[in-house]
Amino acid sequence: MNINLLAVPIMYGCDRNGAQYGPKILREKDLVEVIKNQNHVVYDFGNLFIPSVPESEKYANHEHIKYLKPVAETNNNLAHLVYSSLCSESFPFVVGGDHSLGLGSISGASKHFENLAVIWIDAHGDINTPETSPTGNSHGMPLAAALGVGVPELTNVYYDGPKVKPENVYIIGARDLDEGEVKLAKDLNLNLYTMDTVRKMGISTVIEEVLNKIKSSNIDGVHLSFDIDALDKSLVPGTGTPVSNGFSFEEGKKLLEGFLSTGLIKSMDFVELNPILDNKDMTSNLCIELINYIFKTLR
Ligand code: NNH
Ligand code: MN
Ligand code: MN
Ligand code: MN
Repeated sequence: MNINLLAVPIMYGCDRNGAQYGPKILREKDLVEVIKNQNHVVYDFGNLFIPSVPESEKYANHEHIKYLKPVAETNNNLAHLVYSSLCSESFPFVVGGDHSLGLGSISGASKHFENLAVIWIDAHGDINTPETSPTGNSHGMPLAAALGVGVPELTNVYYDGPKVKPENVYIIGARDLDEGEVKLAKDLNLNLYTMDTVRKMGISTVIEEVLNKIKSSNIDGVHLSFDIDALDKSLVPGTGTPVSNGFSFEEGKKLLEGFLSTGLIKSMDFVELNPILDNKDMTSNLCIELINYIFKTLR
């Protein structure tokens, strides 16, 4: 397959120094070779330009959302790269950076496909709005914005209005949802598979049910957004907001393979690695192993 490697060294969405170095450490650990060795052709587009904004201007664009302008601009640029990749029959692999970039990926993919579905694998829901966010960090908001909920600067990224319909959103592995997120998921009737639900159903049943729903809803493309904090806290010291009771490495691989081997996934995010927080490269090494597996199973 043709893979467009789109690296997005952004940390404005998590406001935590280090998240911008995800692409750098993964490249040092042979990211490109790892993908090529799984028989893909890789086009490395380099790092997306991220505007520099001093900390003193954190709230310059909005009183509750940090760095709103550079986040919106970066997502607009990313959206067009994802769209262009899909138009040229390439698979966009978006490497973060923090999860605020999920908005740009979805925006680009939704322009290409008639009816897009999104699978969001994450310990969090990322469906906060400025009103419900406990932090003001926009990496907790991209999925809400893609659904058309939130400030216009985010909901109108790339083109005006919602990018994905609520019935086409699948959140898997959530175990740290804020109050407002629980309410929005309910109000919009999102397909929410919390960690509790996954434990009750079993991973294979969850995969099967999600795939059946997708196959019966006229979907022509699926975007898979993978936040490494979906994995258990003990496995990923190198991420900003680790949460216990997460997926094991084997479970993570099983989930990814379950979706990636179907031929339905047309684009993907891989986000929230923070090398500065890491413990002896444990997280970055695990990321490389996962990425190797992702491209081994991608069809
Ligand atoms: N829900 C919290 C917030 O909105 C944490 C979000 N952190 C994430 N999301 N890593 O995946 O600030
Ligand atoms: Mn196409
Ligand atoms: Mn996330
Ligand atoms: Mn998360």
